[in-house]
Amino acid sequence: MTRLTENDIYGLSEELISYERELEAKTGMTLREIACSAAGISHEKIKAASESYRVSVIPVTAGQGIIGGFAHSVAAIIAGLGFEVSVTGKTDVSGFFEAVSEGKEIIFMADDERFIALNLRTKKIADNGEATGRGYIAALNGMAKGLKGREVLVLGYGQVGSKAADYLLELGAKAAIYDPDQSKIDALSNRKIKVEKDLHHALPYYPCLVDASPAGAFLRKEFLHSEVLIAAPGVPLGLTPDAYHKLKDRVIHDPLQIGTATMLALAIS
Ligand code: 2YH
Repeated sequence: MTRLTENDIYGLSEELISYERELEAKTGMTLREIACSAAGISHEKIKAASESYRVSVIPVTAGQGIIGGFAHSVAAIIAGLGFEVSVTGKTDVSGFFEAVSEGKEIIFMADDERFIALNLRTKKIADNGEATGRGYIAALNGMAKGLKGREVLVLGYGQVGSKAADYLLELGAKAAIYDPDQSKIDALSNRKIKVEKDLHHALPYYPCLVDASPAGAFLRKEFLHSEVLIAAPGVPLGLTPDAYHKLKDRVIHDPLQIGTATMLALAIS
């Protein structure tokens, strides 16, 4: 799984309001609406939770260590959803001790493998891979004005792509996947998911695309359906810079916002 860099999240907190405005223009949904829809919870439920839970984000030094701005970006997204949130002064286990001692009941923390939100009141744990997969499909559902019966191709069948494909089926879409790693295709047990083997043959056929691949800049505009709508959780972006520039109004892409917001909604669901 791709590890975010300081560059990927640079300026995220300051640009949250314009990010949200752009997201709403593309999908017809706010970040909060996308998160609620992906987690299957109501606005009343998230509002009530924002009044009863306090949230903590713990910087984690394990593995490759702290990503500058990561914990504060996560906290800014959570604050934007109306929750009281802070970043612990201490890291790792001492940070966890600090958060729990202060009565924080939802804990966000990430190492190089996983990014989780833990609800200490209910013992519910939300994983960023699942949350990102579901959140981006909820956003695509908004942008496409409904995915029921639509054919959607998911690129990459990893932690995010597999959850995206499952949620597409839940919404009544026709899900197809492409992954160059044959072992991931062999592990696929859901027969309702179609497998595409030739990417360049398949791409022009699909009006909805989910780029959950860790590869960057391999999708050129001329390969794609003329009216394509793209949900792109993958970092780096699979579209070439030129394709992104031309298709920007039909592409949903961010490094952290949709996944983190949906983790919070899933943690209180
Ligand atoms: O970016 C990552 C991993 N790729 C996990 C993402 C799961 N979708 N982790 C962030 C590491 C953050 C660091 N330990 C910190 O600053 O706390």
